[in-house]
Amino acid sequence: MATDALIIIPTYKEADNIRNIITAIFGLPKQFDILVVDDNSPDETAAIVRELQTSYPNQLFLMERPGKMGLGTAYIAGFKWALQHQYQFVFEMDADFSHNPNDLIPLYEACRDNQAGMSIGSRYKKGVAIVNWPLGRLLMSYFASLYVRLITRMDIRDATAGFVCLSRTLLEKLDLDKIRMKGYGFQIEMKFKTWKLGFPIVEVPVIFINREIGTSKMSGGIFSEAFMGVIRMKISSLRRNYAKHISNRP
Ligand SMILES: Nc1nc2c(ncn2[C@@H]2O[C@H](COP(=O)(O)OP(=O)(O)OP(=O)(O)O)[C@@H](O)[C@H]2O)c(=O)[nH]1
Ligand SMILES: [Mg+2]
Repeated sequence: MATDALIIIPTYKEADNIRNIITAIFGLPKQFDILVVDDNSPDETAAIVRELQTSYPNQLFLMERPGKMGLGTAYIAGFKWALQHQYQFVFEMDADFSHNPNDLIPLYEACRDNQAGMSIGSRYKKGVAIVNWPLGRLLMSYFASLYVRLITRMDIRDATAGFVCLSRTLLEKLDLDKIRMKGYGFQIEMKFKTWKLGFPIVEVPVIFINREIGTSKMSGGIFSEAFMGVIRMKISSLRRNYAKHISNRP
């Protein structure tokens, strides 16, 4: 480990994107390590990563899981790996170029300089910064964030963002085995618990671009998990000792 920062990229069928995203990140002026968590993609995404590992032996890591188990569990596995490997800042990022690699540096600086638990690459910090989403999807995402704000009272514009930097202190404090949701709900739950544990959260405006290559994994099940999950989470947060309950260092 020659750097303090690790990017976790979960992949399922990203053979057409993975090479480009990895080389774009390694081309940045700051050094980031990368951990790809692949769920046995049938398009051999992992084989491409393995081949690239020969060019970046100490910077590029691969975790292979036997089958598609969801984005949330891929990140939890990645977070545990990052903790074992002493990284101070850990990122969540998609493989499909919706998240611009150039935004990694401002996200890193925002997290570090504000002693934040989390910095968020936010699509709704300055108006609506989404390119090429159909109107229906945009409205759904925008109202999802509004819904989360209404139910939880947490002042975050982009509650479902999947482009974030997390500090090691947060990951050490948060009980990762108690994170329940797996899809978009996972993103909301991470933010809610970070907030409940009292960590500062900073939103950095970014522009999100719809995927141009590869296939989407959005589904109705993910939506309903998040919809009900937010209410369930809010209710359980009303109990006494909630912060203790969600942390592993009382
Ligand atoms: N390991 C793993 N990665 C996943 C899984 N589901 C999605 N991903 C990856 O998570 C990232 C985000 O998924 P996307 O399919 O881009 O989801 P999205 O951004 O909501 O939808 P689109 O961009 O429209 O496809 C991508 O890098 C996916 O390859 C999964 O079950 N396991
Ligand atoms: Mg995407």
